[in-house]
Amino acid sequence: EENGNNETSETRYPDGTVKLRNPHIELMDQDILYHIALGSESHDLVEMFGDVKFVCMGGTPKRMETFAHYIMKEIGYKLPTGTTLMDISQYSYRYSMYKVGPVISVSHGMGVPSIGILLHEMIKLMYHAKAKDPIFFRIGTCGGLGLEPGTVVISDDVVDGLGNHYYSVPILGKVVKRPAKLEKKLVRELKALATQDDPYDTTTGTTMCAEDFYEGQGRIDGAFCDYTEADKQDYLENLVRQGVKNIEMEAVPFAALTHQAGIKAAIVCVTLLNRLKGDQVAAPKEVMNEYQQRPQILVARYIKKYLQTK
Ligand code: R2B
Ligand code: URA
Repeated sequence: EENGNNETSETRYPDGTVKLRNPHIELMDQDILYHIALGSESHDLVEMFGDVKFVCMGGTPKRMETFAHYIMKEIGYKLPTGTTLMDISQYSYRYSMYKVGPVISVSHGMGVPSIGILLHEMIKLMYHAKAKDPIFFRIGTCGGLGLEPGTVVISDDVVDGLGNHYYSVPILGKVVKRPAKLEKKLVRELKALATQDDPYDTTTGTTMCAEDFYEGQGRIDGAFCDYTEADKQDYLENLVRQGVKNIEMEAVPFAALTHQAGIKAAIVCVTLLNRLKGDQVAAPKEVMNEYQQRPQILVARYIKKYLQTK
């Protein structure tokens, strides 16, 4: 059954704050956001996070720390004298989170369950903090299909490994389907921020969210493989025909849970390799680091533009 297909305006309060679609939360004495090491009673979440406008997520703690420093420079934010950027969630030993003015930079780990847990807690954090109209971005890496490595892909649609446009979650012994939808307007706005001067392409297309890096993405270099190189090639070429531009591991829950919460969200990933030509991620570290800055640069342009016009 379909669940939670609501338009953004109905899922937020008139002042832009996030509505929680869970009646149990307000009845609780406190809400412990266990995996980000914060709580609604132990911390003044309104004071700490009430000004948040952007929540940027990416896989690794290091990349999100780098992004926090980069966005600080880009928006000209100065930390209070004598303070340094701190990992707010360090004692969770799960995710790393940084806050730079109106921007949160947080790691989500790898795969659907990991980003799913973080999304529950970040959406609740926005609710407790009374943050107004927050926008969520995923800035990530992926495998490309027929694209030059280093290409930036803005997802305009997402599918799972079976081609479904929804997030299937087993809940109380039944599969619940949550529509995985992205804001087309935000996709266009982001695409418009790519420039002729960028020494790489920025494109839009469907992103496939796999449950695994190896067999789940049709690789033949995992610990197991029961299909042929030709089977793999057929599969990947069929994905291309269906408009799939890239493969990663978090797009479906990211699109579905932000949509259900009425939160605007976008996914911007850089391709580390062309999957039509191989499976191994073999680019040198320096090349890889430069690639990984590309989605950050695009999202930083959006954030800067947004903050300048407010
Ligand atoms: C991209 O990179 C990771 C796998 O290497 C995964 O988190 C993803 O979506
Ligand atoms: N991340 C993925 O999930 N797949 C790739 O091929 C590269 C990065």
